[in-house]
Amino acid sequence: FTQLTVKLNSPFTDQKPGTSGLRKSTLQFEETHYLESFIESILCSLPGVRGGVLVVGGDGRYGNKRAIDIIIRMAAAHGIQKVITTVDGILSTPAASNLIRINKAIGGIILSASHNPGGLEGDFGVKLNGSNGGPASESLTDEIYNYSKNLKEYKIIKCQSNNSFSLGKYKLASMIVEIIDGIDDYLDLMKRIFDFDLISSYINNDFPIVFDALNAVTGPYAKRLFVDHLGATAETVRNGIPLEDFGGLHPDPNLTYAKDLADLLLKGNLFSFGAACDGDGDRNMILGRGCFVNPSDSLAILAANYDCVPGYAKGLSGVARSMPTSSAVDVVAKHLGINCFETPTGWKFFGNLLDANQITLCGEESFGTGSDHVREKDGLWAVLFWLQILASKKKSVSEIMKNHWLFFGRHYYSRHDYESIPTEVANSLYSRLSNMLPTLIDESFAGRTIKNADDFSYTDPVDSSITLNQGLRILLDDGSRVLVRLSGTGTQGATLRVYFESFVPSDGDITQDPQLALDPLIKSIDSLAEISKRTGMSAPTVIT
Ligand code: VG1
Ligand code: CO
Repeated sequence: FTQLTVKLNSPFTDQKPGTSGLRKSTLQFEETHYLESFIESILCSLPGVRGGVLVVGGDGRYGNKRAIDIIIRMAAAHGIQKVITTVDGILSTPAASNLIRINKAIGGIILSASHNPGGLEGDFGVKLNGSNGGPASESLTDEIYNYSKNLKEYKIIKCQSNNSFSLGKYKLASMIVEIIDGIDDYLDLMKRIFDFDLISSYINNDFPIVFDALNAVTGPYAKRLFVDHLGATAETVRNGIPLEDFGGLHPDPNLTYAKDLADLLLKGNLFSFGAACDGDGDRNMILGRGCFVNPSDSLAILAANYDCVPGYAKGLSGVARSMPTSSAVDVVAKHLGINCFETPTGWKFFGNLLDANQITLCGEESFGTGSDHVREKDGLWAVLFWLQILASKKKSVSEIMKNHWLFFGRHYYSRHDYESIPTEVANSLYSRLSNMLPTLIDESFAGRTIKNADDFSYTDPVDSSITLNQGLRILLDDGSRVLVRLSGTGTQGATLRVYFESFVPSDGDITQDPQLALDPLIKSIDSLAEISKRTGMSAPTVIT
């Protein structure tokens, strides 16, 4: 094998990772030297590369195998001792996190643009995880970005490219490439947390379930889990084969992009439970017959019912949620007498709390829930958690939700996304609102008074690092909140996210439609921030 040093005419200056890795159009990643440049910056910044073990895999989208091949050849040129990858390169984000941990790897590279569409017209992405199995910290991704801006060359082994990954082991220069089944270890972990016998007998006795993999990474996992291990029928898993373009689907499990599944549960009566995951398997959407579980409520319900799950029988050390996630879990934490932390958006901010054993469960409003079993959010784990609660309580999803609100009160909650707004429009709307914040305190808003208005900043309780500018908050005197953020995962123009939350105690009206309950907040922020006026959009693209 010859090792090549490829010289660049000029470095790429746009390789700044966002909320979750570097995400660009597929075509951008196809540009000569683009992917290689980012991988070089990673391999020159990540600690322990020489002699270390690296986990590599992805969600199966277009470009997945080509990227794995390039990473393997670059890893060998950088003195990595072993790359662990998987059959067909298929590896979900939570399963990758687990592999990093059990193999004591220095980290992992996950090829995914998560919930963004795939294929030649879609997006591609590269996520880096560290040795704890979690997304790289801001300081490391900043270092990688700075490195990429001055990159002059990259190192790669010259050999035939390889696009077929089947079980086995081979050597490339002095590096070992081990191709394993990416599913077994993950399912073993699930078996250690949940009671598979109980879940199996429940779902096979008049409690039919359906799972939509949206033609993305969870298909093979879900088939082995639900069909082979839990004995459900083969039809339980829909869209179960990972496709390079996800069959044209947008693998974002919400009511808009997973509409077929939502219709099955909300309009039909064939199933008692439905769930879907996103492109890389870290998000989950939970549906019951005739009902949708808001992700913020889902986190609260998992926390309140932790004792149904054998893996958490010893109790929760604490919980955490991202800032825009509703406070439903805070109320549960208070009841349980444990701490609840509020972090910025993005799973990387939970890593330190999990490592320090300060929290056991955590989640985000964006359909992400997880625990200390790995260092990523975990879609199928959340589905199993729900099934375990349902099987233990022998109740329907809607009964579980209603009982929860009757005990804890209800946090009406919604997120409105305005996608593909011209960047200048989004930036000027955002900075105008940001500049207005100090003048808003004590003003009236939606029939209430603004108690505080600021840009969220976070001091990590473990390492005291400070993260500024994490989203605009308007906090009202009755505890209601309206939040505004710009997405850090989109690739087309800008996406504006507006979050609404309002609490009704258990003796209040807990049966309203959230959009109606939140309507005064929705109208007030539209007039204050001039959202429809400035974007020209009369309604959000996605409502959760
Ligand atoms: C979105 C979500 C955030 C999530 C992130 C990555 O980020 O809001 O909660 O952690 O995606 O999820 P943003 O910056 O677009 O709001 V995933 O499934 O893409 O790893
Ligand atoms: Co994802």
